Amino acid sequence: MVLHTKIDDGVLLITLDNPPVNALGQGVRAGIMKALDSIDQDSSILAVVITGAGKTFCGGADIKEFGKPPVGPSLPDVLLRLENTRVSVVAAINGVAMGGGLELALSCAHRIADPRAAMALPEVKLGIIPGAGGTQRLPRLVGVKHAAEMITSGRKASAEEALSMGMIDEIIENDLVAYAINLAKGLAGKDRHPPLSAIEKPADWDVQWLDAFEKKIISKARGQLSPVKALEAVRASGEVAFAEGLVREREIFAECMKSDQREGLIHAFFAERAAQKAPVLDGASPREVKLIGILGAGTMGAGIAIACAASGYSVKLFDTNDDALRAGLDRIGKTFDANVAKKRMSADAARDAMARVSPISSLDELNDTDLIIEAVIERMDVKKEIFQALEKIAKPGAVLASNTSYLNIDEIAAATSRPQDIIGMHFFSPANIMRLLEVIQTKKASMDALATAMAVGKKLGKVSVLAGVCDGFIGNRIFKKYRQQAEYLVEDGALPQDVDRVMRAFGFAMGPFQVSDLAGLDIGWHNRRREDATRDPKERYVTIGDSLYDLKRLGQKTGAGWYRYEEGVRIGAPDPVVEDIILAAAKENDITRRKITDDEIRDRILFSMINEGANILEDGIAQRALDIDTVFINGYGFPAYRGGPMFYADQIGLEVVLDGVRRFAQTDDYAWRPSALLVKLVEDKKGFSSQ
Ligand code: T1G
Repeated sequence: MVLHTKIDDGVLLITLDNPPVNALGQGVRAGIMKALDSIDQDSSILAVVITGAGKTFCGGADIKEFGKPPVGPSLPDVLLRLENTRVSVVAAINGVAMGGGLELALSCAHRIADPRAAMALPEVKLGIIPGAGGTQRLPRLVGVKHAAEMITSGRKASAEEALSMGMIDEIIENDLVAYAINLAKGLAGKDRHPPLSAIEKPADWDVQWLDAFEKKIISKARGQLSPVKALEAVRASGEVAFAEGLVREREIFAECMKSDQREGLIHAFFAERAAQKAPVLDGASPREVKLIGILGAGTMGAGIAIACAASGYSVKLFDTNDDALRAGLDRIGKTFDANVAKKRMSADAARDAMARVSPISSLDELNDTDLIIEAVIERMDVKKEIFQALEKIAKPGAVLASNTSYLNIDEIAAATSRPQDIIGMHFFSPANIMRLLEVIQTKKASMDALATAMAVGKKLGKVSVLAGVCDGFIGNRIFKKYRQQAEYLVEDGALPQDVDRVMRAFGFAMGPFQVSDLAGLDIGWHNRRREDATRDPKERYVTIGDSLYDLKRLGQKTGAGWYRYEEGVRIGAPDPVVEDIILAAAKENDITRRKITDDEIRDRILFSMINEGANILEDGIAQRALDIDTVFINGYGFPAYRGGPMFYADQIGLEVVLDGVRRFAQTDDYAWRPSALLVKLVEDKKGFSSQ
């Protein structure tokens, strides 16, 4: 049963019960229709309450049905009938009401919610738009401005915010359903509240505001269609009658449903969830973690401490240097204060989180922690010493994790006598903001230790991806390849602003040179120095980054890097000094610069990522192609509507990628050695999705 009904003293209680999120699959839609039939047939029913079983009211349409032939009844039809039934209907919103779930609530006459409930029309995040009246009813309920912002962003509103904008009528602290039944009894026999469809147009209708708002979302969408299409549907709520507005909404919905972007975003949605269920960890049981030790109170250590404390963990923070420890605590306190100021967390929550962070002055005090995360200087000798000390202090079963971004954790584990407890947890800076967490599987790590890190990652609100040990794991190993191609392109004839423009047009928030200026050119310089001893002489080496470093042009933090930054301006301007350095480097390497087309820029950047991604799959560093997609969408700004580098490759066809790799290999056969897996998949006429 995906839906239960019960009549209590004239009130029909409908409970959606379709785990895990009460999605409005065909069975649920048919069940609601059947309940509506009973209202028509049974005059003893005087009012209705709809609620959800478990912690969710309703997670919306069943995304697993997308792309399949539709099976009736359709959700718009169900909701239209619900809205016009002869009795009053109360939505008792016991948890998240997302997408069709919120549209269901909007079709009810009254909406009351649990304080922890959240509401959203997140369809644009799936590449579509609300398709069951949300773009027509919500503007009539809360006004076109609130509705346009909610619908084009897809963001959640808390119960408190929903109440303040009029989306719900009341917040009920205790026993929501009992309250709803009593409310419904009070409505029995009285004139029904007029449905939202009876309102001619949104009260705050304002075309000028909509026009200005449209410009903003077009630039923010960076090529994603759904936010712009959603606003087009919202406009109908003030331009045509409700019924016509529903027709328009449905047409736009159908158009988006057919788009590549919907496929990319749905892939990203399911990939993110599948990545956190690494098959190799099936059957493993995470150890209980309540107290986390963090070594190093620098930027990363403090960021990790903030993420852990804000998620409810108690934290012991250690640093060998008292000043660094004090500075770290200060950074943590300031971040919580800023979160309160930005209404990201309440003052109480910030105070409680801060209280969960305890500075310690001796490593021995880590003897009661369940997980220890090391975030100190990237030096192998230092890390080995630390883990040799930790293995004696940490209690049996404690998981010991290094936050290193590239060092060989197998080597660290081999220096200890408890390698089964030693793994990597690679956070991305700022660790309290960036969602991606790479959990690194060392050769001897126990599955329970890895499962523990994945579970902690989930509780931190991270997107955790399992990766194997290699230089750069999944993300940085691929990132290095596309950075190299970006610099090759610039030496061959493009300019930094050309490469960045093309990659922004593809959907990245920033191009590779803007990213380098933001992160700091010193990071790349130190990585190149680290690789000097082992670099293959056949590898093409570009000196431009070194020349900029030597001129102390480290990026935004020094006012100049690949671009020049005027005082207080964050968008860099092309700098003739950089162009001169580029021209000199090309001359030095006997390169005759040439016009590089946008297509060549895009393909060399993307195909270098895809080819390295194939190598990573072949080396077993990533479990599946979807893990690589998840890493790049959540850690490197790859546009989610493209689905990630490997999904994008499948969409354009692996034979297209392989042809490109072979074409580029004519001028650089070292950089463009085709991955054996890529060659095999093309021969077998398969895609990465088969991996
Ligand atoms: N349909 C099908 N499966 C869903 C689903 C959905 N709507 N939402 C979640 N799941 C699966 C998910 O894949 C996972 O499966 C499990 O449920 C737990 O999810 C007409 C057309 C609701 C806030 O965009 O945001 O309505 O991995 O790990 O952290 O206009 O799920 O266990 O096999 O995320 O507690 C709009 C998407 C649909 C909501 C719960 N709705 N879901 O978070 O659990 S389009 C959404 C979420 C629509 C209408 C349009 C979250 C959640 P598995 P989870 P969670």
